[in-house]
Amino acid sequence: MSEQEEFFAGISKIPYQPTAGPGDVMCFKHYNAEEVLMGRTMEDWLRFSVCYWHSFCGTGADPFGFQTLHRPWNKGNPMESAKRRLCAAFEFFTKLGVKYYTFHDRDMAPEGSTLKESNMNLDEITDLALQLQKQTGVKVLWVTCNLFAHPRYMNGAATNPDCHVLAYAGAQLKKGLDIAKKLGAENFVFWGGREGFLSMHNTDVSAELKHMANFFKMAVKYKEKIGLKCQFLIEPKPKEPCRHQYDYDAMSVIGFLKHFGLENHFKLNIEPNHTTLAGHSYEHDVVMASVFGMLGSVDANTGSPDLGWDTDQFPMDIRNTTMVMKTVIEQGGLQPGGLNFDAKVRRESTDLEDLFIAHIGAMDTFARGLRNAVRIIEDGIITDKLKERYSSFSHGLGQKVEDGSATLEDMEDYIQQNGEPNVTSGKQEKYESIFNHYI
Ligand code: XUL
Ligand code: CO
Repeated sequence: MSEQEEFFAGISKIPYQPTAGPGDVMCFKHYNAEEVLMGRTMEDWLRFSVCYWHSFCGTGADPFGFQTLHRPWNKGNPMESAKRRLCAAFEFFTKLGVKYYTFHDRDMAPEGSTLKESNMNLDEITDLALQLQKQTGVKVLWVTCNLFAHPRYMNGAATNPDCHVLAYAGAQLKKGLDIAKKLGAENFVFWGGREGFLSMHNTDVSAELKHMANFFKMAVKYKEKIGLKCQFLIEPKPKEPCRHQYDYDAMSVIGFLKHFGLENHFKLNIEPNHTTLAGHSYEHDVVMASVFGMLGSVDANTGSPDLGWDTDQFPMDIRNTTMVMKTVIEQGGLQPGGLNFDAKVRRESTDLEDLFIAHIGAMDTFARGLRNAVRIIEDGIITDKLKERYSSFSHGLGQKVEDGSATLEDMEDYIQQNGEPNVTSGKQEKYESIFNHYI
């Protein structure tokens, strides 16, 4: 294998061409990395990241059909393929102009027949990853351990009824944290793929939740021991593969973390396709996590409103990205998190250039969202209206409610003096019309 081998021949660094026409899809028309908006470059606001598993390991197979995506890097034995894949990925990151990537331990290097062998594979491939990171300046947004695909985890990892399986997950996680340190990962994600249940009859929910919390506590302890400086993130998802997953949505995870005293050690990685699976609107969990100071990162993708599963499509809806970016700006950015494209090209999108087109389209969609959100915030019309809507809390009794000093006796006195409140319009359509002005 030659590190110089070019996998995306004929494609050079993707340029910013704001005047390009509708048919030009191999350039950015909105994402201008160096442009400064509200005191920060677009690159810093957006912190884009490419995910390894979909974009470089995805085969296009689905439960009804075989592989459709045949990638040139899959050649030779599994370790040779892993190295070629990594070189292809870094060529892609560089040509696309994205500074971060994310991966699972098992998509970076193949699992061996023992833990020792798996760890050796991971050591060897991550040596190359470190070298490519140094050469290109591309960094790891987050690492995660795949604690859901191997058959040993079919009844759960941290929530498995057999402690022997939990121990395997712990051993795998220990290595994952070492790898995060080695590669300078800025975050570490826990997605509980099999942490949930299919039937309540065979499940001790209380025990499983406690085991999961204790598993996280072991992770926190080991992180501190090795001096790993990264943000831990939990990624909520309500269902699929389990019928019910413990990390159902943002509020369930926040409740879990607070219940077990873990809230200072974790934030959330919100994936909007998971949010909509939970029956919420696209931006719901981004907003809820942010309100609680727990929004750490975003798996920037989308589902199909007419499909009830996790389709992991590239986000192409400007309204949605505007809502997300408004929240991101209002909380002062996502750093050390980012916008990770946990998204896959459709199994029918079989050309190599489709990988570029998908990422460029999604990056431009978020860039437009960012530009729109900046205009909304700088114009301040919605903010002013909102301030006015809640203005009764800025003085008198309202202020006492605001600071927590009001009593029910105060409420009674107030009503005895002031009687029935006025009817006030909520003006929803007015807000919606103003919002649409910016889209
Ligand atoms: C699964 C999912 C995962 C996590 C990382 O739906 O989103 O890829 O992001 O394990
Ligand atoms: Co995800």
